[in-house]
Amino acid sequence: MLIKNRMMFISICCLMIFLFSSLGTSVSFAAGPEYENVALNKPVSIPEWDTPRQPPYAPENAVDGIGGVWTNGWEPSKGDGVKPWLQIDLLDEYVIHRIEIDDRPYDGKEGRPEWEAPRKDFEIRASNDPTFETYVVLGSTEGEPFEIPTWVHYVTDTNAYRYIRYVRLYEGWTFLSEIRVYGSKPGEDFTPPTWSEGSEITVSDISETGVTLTWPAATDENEVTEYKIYKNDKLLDTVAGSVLSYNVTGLIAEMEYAFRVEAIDAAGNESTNGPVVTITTLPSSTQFTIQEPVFKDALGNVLERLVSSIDLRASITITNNFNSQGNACFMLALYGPDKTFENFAYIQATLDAKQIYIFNAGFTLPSDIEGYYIKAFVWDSMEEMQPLSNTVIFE
Ligand SMILES: [Ca+2]
Ligand SMILES: [Ca+2]
Repeated sequence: MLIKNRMMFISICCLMIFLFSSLGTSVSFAAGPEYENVALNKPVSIPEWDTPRQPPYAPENAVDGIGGVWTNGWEPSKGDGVKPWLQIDLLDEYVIHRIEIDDRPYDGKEGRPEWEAPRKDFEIRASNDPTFETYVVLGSTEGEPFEIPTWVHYVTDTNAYRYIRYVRLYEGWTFLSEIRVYGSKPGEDFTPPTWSEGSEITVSDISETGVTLTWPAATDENEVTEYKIYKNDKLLDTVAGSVLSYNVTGLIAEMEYAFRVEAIDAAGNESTNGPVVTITTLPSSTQFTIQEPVFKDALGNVLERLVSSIDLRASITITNNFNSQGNACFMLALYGPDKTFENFAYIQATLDAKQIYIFNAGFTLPSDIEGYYIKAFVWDSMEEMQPLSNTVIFE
C-alpha cells in the first residue's frame, strides 16, 4: 500500500510552494502641503492712467509664470507723479499661504542708480472688494529692499480673498517680474493630525505570535479618520479613526518588532511623528507554529466544502520559531466513499530559522464527490512521518 501510494505520488501529485519572509507594503511619509500658485495666468488690471504696454512688458506678464529674467514682467507706462499698482483677480476666494515676487536681475548697465527701487516700498493688499475701498495688508517691504532673487512672504491671515493688489507705496517707477500667490480653497485641509506630547503605544497580551497595541487619540482641526499601523516601518494595517487598539497576529516567537501608529485626516494628510514601541515576542517551546489550513479554488475563492471537478488548492502557514532550520511536510489526502484512498499531494521543505512559510498543495477533485473527504496535516517529513499538527477533515 505504501509503495502504491508513493507510485501514485510520482505520477499524479501536484506541488506548489510560495515562500514569504515578510509581508506588507513600503512605507511612505506625507510631505508638507504643496499649495498652488492661484495667480498664474489670472486676469490682471491696472489704474486708468496706466496705458498697458505690449508683451513681454504687459500687465499679464506679471503672472505668466516667467520670473527673474530681464525681458519679462509688467512695467507701468510712467513712473513720475504716480503710485503704480497691479491687481489680480483670483476668480475665486482663496486662503493665501505664501506670496513670492521675483526680482528683475540688474543688467549692469550705467544709468540705473535706483535699481533696487522695484525691490522695496511695495505692499501686497487683499480684498473681496474689487475697488479695494476696504482691504487688508498681507505683507510689505517698506524701506528695505528684499534680498535677490525672490521675496518670499508667509501669510498668517487665514481669511479667504479673491483680489490681490501689488501697490507701490511712493511715487516712482517700478517693475514686477513675476508675482506668485500660493493659496488653497477655504476649508481645504493641509494639516496632518497631531499627537499630544508624550503619546505612547501601550502593549498588552504579548504572546509567542502576537501582541495588542493601544494608543491615545490624535487630534486634527477636522477629524482623524484613520490610523495606520506600521510593523518595522512597513504598513501592516489601517483601522478607522474611532479604533484605538490593534491585535497583531502572525508574529514569530522570540523576535523583536518595532510598531508605529500614524493618524490620517479626511483629506489624507498623515502624521509623521506617531508613537513608536518595540516589543519582543515570547519564546516558544515548539519549533513550528502551524495555522489552520485554508481551502480555495483555482481562482482563490475560499471554499466551505468540496466542489466537484475543481482544482482544489490548500494552503497552510508555518512559522519556524527556532534559531535553527527544520523540516515540515504539508500533506493533503483525498478519500472516497468507504474511506478508500484516492489521491494525495504534499509539499515538503526545509524552513530557515525565524521565517514564515506558506505551503500550497492541491489536486483536481472528481466529478462526483459524494462521500469524499480530505485529510490535511503536517508531518516533519515523508520519511519520518512524525505528526506536527492535528489532522483537519474537509468534506
Ligand atoms: Ca513674468
Ligand atoms: Ca487636518
